[in-house]
Amino acid sequence: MSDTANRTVFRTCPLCEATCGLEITVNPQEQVVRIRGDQKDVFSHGFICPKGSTLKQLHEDPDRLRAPLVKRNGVHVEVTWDEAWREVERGFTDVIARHGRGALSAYLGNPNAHNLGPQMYTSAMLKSMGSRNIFSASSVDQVPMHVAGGYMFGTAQSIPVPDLDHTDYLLMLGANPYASNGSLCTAPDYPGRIQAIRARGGKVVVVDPRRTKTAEESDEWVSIRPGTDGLFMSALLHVMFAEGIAKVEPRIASLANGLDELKAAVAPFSPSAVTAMTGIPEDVIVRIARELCAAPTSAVYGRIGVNTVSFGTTNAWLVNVLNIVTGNFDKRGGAMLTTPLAGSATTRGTAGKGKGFATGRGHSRVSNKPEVLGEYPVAVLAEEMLTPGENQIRAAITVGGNPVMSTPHSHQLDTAFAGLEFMVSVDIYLNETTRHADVILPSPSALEKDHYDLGLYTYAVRNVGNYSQPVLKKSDDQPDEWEILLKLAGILQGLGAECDVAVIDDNIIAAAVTSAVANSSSPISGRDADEILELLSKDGRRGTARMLDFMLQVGPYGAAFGTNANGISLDVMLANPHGVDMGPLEPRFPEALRTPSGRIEVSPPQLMEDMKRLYASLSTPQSDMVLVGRRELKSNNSWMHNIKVLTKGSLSCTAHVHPHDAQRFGLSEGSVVRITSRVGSIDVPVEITDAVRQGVVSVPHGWGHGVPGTRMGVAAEKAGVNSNILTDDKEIDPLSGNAVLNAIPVTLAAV
Ligand SMILES: Nc1nc2c(c(=O)[nH]1)N[C@H]1C(S)=C(S)[C@@H](COP(=O)(O)OP(=O)(O)OC[C@H]3O[C@@H](n4cnc5c(=O)[nH]c(N)nc54)[C@H](O)[C@@H]3O)O[C@H]1N2
Ligand SMILES: Nc1nc2c(c(=O)[nH]1)N[C@H]1C(S)=C(S)[C@@H](COP(=O)(O)OP(=O)(O)OC[C@H]3O[C@@H](n4cnc5c(=O)[nH]c(N)nc54)[C@H](O)[C@@H]3O)O[C@H]1N2
Ligand code: SF4
Ligand SMILES: [Mo]
Repeated sequence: MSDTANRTVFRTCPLCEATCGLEITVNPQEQVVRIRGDQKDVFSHGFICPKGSTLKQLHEDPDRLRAPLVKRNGVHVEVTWDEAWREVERGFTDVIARHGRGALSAYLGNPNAHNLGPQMYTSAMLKSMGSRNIFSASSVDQVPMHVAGGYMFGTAQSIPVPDLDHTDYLLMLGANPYASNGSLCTAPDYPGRIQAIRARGGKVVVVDPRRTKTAEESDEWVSIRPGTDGLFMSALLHVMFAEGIAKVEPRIASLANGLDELKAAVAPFSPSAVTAMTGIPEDVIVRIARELCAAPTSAVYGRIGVNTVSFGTTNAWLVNVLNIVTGNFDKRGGAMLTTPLAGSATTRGTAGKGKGFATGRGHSRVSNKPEVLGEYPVAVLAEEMLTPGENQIRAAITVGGNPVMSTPHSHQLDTAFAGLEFMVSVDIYLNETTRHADVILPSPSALEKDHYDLGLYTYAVRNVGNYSQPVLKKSDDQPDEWEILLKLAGILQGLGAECDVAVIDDNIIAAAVTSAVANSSSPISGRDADEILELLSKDGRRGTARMLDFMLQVGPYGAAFGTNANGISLDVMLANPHGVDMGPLEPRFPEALRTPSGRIEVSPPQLMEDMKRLYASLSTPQSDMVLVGRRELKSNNSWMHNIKVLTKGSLSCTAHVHPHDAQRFGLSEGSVVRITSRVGSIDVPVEITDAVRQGVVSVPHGWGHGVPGTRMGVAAEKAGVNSNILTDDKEIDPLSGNAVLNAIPVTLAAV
């Protein structure tokens, strides 16, 4: 190639869970000239949404941080990396000396699930911190899915996904993939896959309090009262048992404990018992139950709208249970477990049996909430910072998170961050959360990092993998994101600001290899650790690339360092820049089970107990108005509002109100409504629409920019308001600790 020619490279988009392949054209000046969908990507086949091409604008955004910032006299100033590390060391050393390690905390945000460095190395940082105060965006998101899957099948990663490409009937609750592009069901061009179900004569039914774009593009919209999906799903099960149409597959029935308990638990939830509370007519409930069982194959899928509510875990469990009872569990066209190329908890250890899943190794200090997945609910983060006593949180690390925008009772958390003695953020913007940090350590831009969707491929609708090398070279002094995390680990271990990240990295891979060769269920059991380490470190490979090679080689399709000639390794990935496709999902039970019983626990005691609470909710008085959220295609949680091409036009932070409610509260189009909850109040412009159910007001999350001390010029122009000022930190799903972000009782008043 002459040096006047453009070059073309391929990279997976890291912005949402769809993992679309991008074709990126770079000119000789090393500028991105074009980004479009990679037609040859084995999974996305050229599909791309309006956000994908904005990796260019994101990279070029002048507000994106390119040097570390340190707060001096209340103002963030640029410093060298050496200076920043010294500041980090000083800050942590002081806090630990004054209060001990129990005063340290960390919050990990959503982009960690989309970035290879954090996926591999935050654990080292957290371990070095030596504190149990670990929080993440999981507890404002999907932790109920991990808990339900964990109890039933044995690992937190045992989350079945709907087999979109083969199903004949999809029942979707609380998900809007036309806007979100899907979640815990990685499927590029989710909309196209939905239309394919319809094109092959199948049916798609959407349960949502809003008539979303997904609902509009489906066969049927079922309008539900927010927070009542557990009642609806229990009634579906009731009908299936009562009418004798339940048809658990003999193979699954022979592996299942607790089917009789399940039948008894759903018995009280007849359609007539739940119709008033759910707002769904009895005949609709009966018909959908029959359709789910009669379809050649069917899949039930639930996401944010059913996870971020009071019955989040029970809902996640009911989704799994429905797929079992309709006879579609672990079956093509039903709900299945992925076999990811880099392995997961469901592919490691002894096939068919395991330690199982438990919560409650430790409890939060102030309100005694159980640990889940090594974390406490982020809803209690503020009280842990604000309540005096031993182990009160005095210092925080945030990595790729904006909890001031994205977690409940935001005002309180904002105040709590402001009162910390020391705070470090690994982030690319000076935003609502990082403005509180004493030191901000910028990660490189997405185009400067390598990429592999370790987490998201665990929940994909095909068994695929795709590795991307960095598109652009980062500046010489800019550390990679994994190096930032390992440096933090070293400093937290007491090794000092000068510690050698390369040594820490070498130790981590050596420990992983040593443990694998000593493990009888590993494909490299009994091999020589030094030989493996040598093979891994060829061409000077280290960090994320070396660790990924290791994971792929010992994964379910792995080359195992020469044992499996056609097996997967990083070299195979590099030779296939459009990805590697190992085919559709295959049945995996009983092999995938990791419960102590070696059986599917259909009726875990924790869930049986919560069914009593669900029944009691039938007679709980309901608020006249409740708040729900919504996502829009051109937005991405709180952090992409600084990209002009995305925020221009109609994208905005408004309250959707039904015409009848608008009339009741004296609201007109464009007027301002004051929405008030137990914990706060916001003023939002009104959009009147019958796409939202009566009694429901919808405000998107992630807005409320332009606060003092932030540096996001474009976002500040169209600031919006933060809907999490309204969500209540005292309302959590008791089984998972997940925050309640939907079905919030509110009152409305014209301003
Ligand atoms: N009311 C309401 N609240 C919600 C939700 C809802 O539906 N309703 N949804 C919840 C859900 S599902 C989620 S996942 C959470 C998200 O919660 P968070 O993860 O806390 O919030 P984000 O807005 O995703 O913030 C991401 C942060 O990462 C930074 N960032 C972006 N790219 C990178 C990178 O490559 N490296 C690093 N180090 N930083 C980066 C951004 O600048 C930003 O500060 O919000 C939750 N909050
Ligand atoms: N464009 C865009 N894409 C994104 C994101 C984004 O912010 N913007 N965020 C990413 C993240 S972090 C995630 S986790 C995924 C989430 O992906 P999805 O789960 O698809 O999330 P939403 O689009 O918020 O859809 C949730 C739906 O639940 C409905 N709902 C609210 N309450 C209830 C209820 O009680 N019952 C029922 N049945 N429905 C209810 C809402 O009206 C909404 O339509 O999206 C990811 N993709
Ligand atoms: S759908 Fe998601 S992964 Fe695909 S281009 Fe859009 S943001 Fe990127
Ligand atoms: Mo999320």
